[in-house]
Amino acid sequence: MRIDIISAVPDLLESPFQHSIMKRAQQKGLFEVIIHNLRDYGIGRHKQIDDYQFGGGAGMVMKIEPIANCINDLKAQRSYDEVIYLTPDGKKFDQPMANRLSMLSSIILLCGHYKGVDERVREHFVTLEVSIGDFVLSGGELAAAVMVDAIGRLIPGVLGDETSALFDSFQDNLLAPPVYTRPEEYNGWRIPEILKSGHDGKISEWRYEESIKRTQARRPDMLKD
Ligand code: 6GU
Repeated sequence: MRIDIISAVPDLLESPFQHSIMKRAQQKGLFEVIIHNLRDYGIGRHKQIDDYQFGGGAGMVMKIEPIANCINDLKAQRSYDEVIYLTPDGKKFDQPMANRLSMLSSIILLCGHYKGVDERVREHFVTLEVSIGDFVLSGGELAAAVMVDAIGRLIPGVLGDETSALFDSFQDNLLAPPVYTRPEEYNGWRIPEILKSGHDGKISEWRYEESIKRTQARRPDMLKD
């Protein structure tokens, strides 16, 4: 899978994909994240990418031409399954959306800034608008990093243990059960005995029950359907 990110602040995206799981996935050639500096497509001597809004009002708006030029450049090289605009008024990102996007071969993530992009970009280039939650970030970059991480780890082969994503919280509409590692006892606090029983069936059952209890206590909304 290939993800192209278009950003006015590419420095913000320097680090998130260069560590741990995301780094290994790229080294293994399982996915590729390419960051494009919108400023390289800026207009005129000052490489302008934003401008005052028509009708007046505070806050700058991202211009259509630099974004159009960048997207058209990319589209001339390959086809894209989605052009995604990251914006607080987009569709809420969740695990089912991450699952769907992880099965695509090429997507563009366009990060918004300031007051957002000229509406004509949304009408004519963007195929999907996504928000990562009901709060406002100062730009789409951190949201893009969140999406790329959530999507990237679902690509087969990215996680060491192929099955581990299957047991994530949300993957089966339940929160994940508690986990423990050594020591068995710390400060008098013991791990649940069942986990040492060696009885796989009983352990699975215990984990499932813990998942239900935890979901009921913390996210009853998830059990409604
Ligand atoms: Cl995708 N962008 C911005 N700027 N703020 C957000 C967001 C995205 N999702 C939640 N808040």
